[in-house]
Amino acid sequence: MTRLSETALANLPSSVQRPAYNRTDVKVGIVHLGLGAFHRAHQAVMTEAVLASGDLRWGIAGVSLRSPDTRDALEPQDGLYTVAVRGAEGDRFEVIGAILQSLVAPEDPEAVLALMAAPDTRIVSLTVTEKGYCHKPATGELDEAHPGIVHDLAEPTKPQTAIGFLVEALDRRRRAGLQPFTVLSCDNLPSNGRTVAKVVTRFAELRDAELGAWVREHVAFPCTMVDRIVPATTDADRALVAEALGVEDSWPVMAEPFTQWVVEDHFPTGRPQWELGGATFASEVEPFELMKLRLLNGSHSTLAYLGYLSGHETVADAMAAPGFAELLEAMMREEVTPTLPSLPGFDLTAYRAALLERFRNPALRHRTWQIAMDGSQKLPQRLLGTIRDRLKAGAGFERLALGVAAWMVYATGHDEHGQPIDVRDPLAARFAEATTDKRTAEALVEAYFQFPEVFGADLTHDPHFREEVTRELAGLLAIGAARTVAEVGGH
Ligand code: CS2
Repeated sequence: MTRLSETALANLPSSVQRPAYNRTDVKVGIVHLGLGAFHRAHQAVMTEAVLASGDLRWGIAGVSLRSPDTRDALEPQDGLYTVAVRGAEGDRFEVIGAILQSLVAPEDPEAVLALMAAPDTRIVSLTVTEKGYCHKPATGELDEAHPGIVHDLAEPTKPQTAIGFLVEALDRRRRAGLQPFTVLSCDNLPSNGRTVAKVVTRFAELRDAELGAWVREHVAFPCTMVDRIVPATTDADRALVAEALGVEDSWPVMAEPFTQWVVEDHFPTGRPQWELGGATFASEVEPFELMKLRLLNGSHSTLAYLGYLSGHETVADAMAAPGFAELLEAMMREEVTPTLPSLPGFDLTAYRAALLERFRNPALRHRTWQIAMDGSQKLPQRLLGTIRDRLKAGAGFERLALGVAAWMVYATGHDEHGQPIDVRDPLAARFAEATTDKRTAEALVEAYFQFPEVFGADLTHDPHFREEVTRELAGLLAIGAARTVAEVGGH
């Protein structure tokens, strides 16, 4: 079968959307770090709408910080790829042309830095996942002992981390008398703009006090709330796309129909009109971020751990099993919503109902294992912050505690039947070691409380939190996840 490419575009079925502009006229205005499926189904799609409007200043150069896989897939396709939008009503296919170049940072860090320091580059955006910020998840401070950070401080011109790249490129712009780029975090972190500002500024200060002061004074770090469910692509997905397009795309991305991007409108050196792709700009984004992290991602993680332990491969499978939907609905309504700041004019009841519908989407095969990844980096903003607020208010949080307890079982690396779990987490080895031979809920909770970088000094010393999590964990150990969920969910 022919491969997707510029020349193949003309022969695609007419229902397939494709670039409606001349790609050779587009200039790179955005360098994006973390060229994963999420970026390709979210920001790149919104940028496509800007290019289609005739504003050709905002092409994307995508950078993978580790693996060459995406570049290897996209390069033979002239950077083109398909977004398969999969809803309960059927599929829609869009070929996206916004990514003009793909680079692999470890192969040529200098090429990446040169692009970031180029005068036309006005935005450097990031989807590097939670752990890519090299911060301490409980506090948001730069982890100065992080091996990548230690390396990048010792060899600033050959960075390995996103933080090292940002600071070296900003320094080059400063020295060249150029305006800085705007740093746009698109990861699921609380106050993502402030978080990246904090780590970047600290890193810059550690390199050089003057550079630190310049970053603090001149660089903009708007906050964003990003949302679209984008499961990892499988071979079955590739086959589906080939069938629909009549050409082979070696790395299409799968996405739900829903997409949302709320961006703080603070771009001193200009920005694309992403409204054209459906983004909304606001003066304050943090309340939206908190809402999304606590309701969507908090539910997602709870469902991922309990679902995996109950033997469900996908989110939709778990949602169809007894108790899951009821558990999440009650958790969101009773335990999470009261902790959220007010969002005037926003219908939270409808938002929660829509989330449950999105999780039920039968066309998306979103693996619980995928969402379960990197729990140590996700729990603080998805569940633990909410629990802190509930503790302060003297209010109950048993379902949130059940989510944490399910993670505690998962992160031991063995499921209820003693079967090994492939735990992907920067702290996986330490969790496995700390929990070996710990059989009781008390002993396990004690072992996890030795990780203040996850729980913070406050929660590890909070008797009420300990008691509640221990109780939920004891229940899980006694009757297993599936029965627990069915019971809590009222079945
Ligand atoms: C998920 C998110 O993998 C995960 O941790 O919770 O990727 C989720 O699908 C997105 O944040 C939805 O916007």
